Amino acid sequence: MEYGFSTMGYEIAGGLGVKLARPDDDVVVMVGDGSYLMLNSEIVSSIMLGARLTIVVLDNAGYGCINRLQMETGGANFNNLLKDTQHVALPRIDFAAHARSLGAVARKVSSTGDLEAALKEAEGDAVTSVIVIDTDPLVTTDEGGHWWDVAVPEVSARSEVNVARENYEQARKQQRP
Ligand SMILES: Cc1ncc(C[n+]2csc(CCOP(=O)(O)OP(=O)(O)O)c2C)c(N)n1
Ligand SMILES: [Mg+2]
Repeated sequence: MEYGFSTMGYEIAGGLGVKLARPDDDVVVMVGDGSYLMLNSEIVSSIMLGARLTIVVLDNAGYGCINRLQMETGGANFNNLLKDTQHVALPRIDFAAHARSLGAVARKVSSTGDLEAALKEAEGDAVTSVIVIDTDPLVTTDEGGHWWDVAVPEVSARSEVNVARENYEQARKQQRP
């Protein structure tokens, strides 16, 4: 996953590195559509090297986590989801077809149950396999339990920002020096 050092595009290349270092292990890469578009070409390397990866692409048509961060800090949807960007046409990217064109086996699934089944099936694939699932960009979970220190403006005409600032100041009190 990206979030070790928050470097988009690292996921597939990073997974390939793990697989080369630990060839007997199954390596699963989890990557967003935005990050996949930034760097997916190591799929080709993985196939050339016979270094099989399982890659799960979460397609929410944009930069979902940054959009959620934007909302969380009092902002409004802006320039993160494809639909909110400047465009004359919205792409309908077929990530499974793209992965197949690079030589991978690819599956598109439509539920978490199917995702589980596809992960099992992928274990039997001879080459790198890519599993694509559509996800909701606006919903998050509290599972991580983390807090991210992203400063919110102290002064704003937007009430959403004022509320977010209040929450920010409360949350900062829990931070250890
Ligand atoms: C090279 C790079 N550019 C920008 C960022 C800031 N950033 C972090 S996550 C993210 C969006 C990720 O989008 P996607 O891969 O589709 O995952 P999603 O959050 O939608 O699941 C951005 C722009 C980054 N971490 N690395
Ligand atoms: Mg995304």
